[in-house]
Amino acid sequence: MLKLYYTPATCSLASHIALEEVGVVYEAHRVDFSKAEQTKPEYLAVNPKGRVPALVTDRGTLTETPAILTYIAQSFPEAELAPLDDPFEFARLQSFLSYLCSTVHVAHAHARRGARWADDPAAQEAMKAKVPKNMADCFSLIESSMLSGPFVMGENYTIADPYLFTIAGWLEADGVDPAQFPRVLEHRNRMAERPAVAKALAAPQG
Ligand SMILES: N[C@@H](CCC(=O)N[C@@H](CS)C(=O)NCC(=O)O)C(=O)O
Repeated sequence: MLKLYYTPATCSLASHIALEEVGVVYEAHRVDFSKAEQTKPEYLAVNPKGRVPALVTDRGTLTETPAILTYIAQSFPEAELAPLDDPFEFARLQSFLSYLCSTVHVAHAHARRGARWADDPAAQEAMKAKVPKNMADCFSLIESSMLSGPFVMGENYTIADPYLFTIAGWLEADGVDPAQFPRVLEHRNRMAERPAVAKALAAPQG
């Protein structure tokens, strides 16, 4: 059985929602950041990166949100969570996932994980101060040219949607008013109504 290692309010929510969307039976294991469980040997044996999400499959463990989302979409093609038969559209989807993973998520991480990039507390504060502007710049681009509407890829719901929903949920905490991005906000509100989203959010949080 698939096992998802997740932590509430993190990027693992995207994979959690995707598992709910395809309707597979899976186990969800919460990794408690307040106890630094992601750094403990038990979890490092699952994911030596010390991060969530990790998806344990019968062929081994997958990490990195775009890889996990794509694995779910390809493993459950009947759920139609990706344009699997269209190389251009599939590449466009990968482009969106990559942007969230390698640019937007990294911009967000500078607020809380600045110690990854600098030891100097002043440098860490300076990085933190840039987060609202960097996140707003990323979401301006998503709003104006990347979110096709009503879903990320257009008419069809894909794995890009739970990923956007997850990261758009961080805007307020990153000091960005989401009202500046009405299309993103509308997407976020519509996503919140999906049963799969409600189920993923109902997983133990504390
Ligand atoms: N590139 C990875 C990033 C994973 C990641 O950084 N996850 C964060 C939560 S959003 C985490 O586990 N942080 C724990 C830590 O930094 O100690 C992905 O997209 O899955």
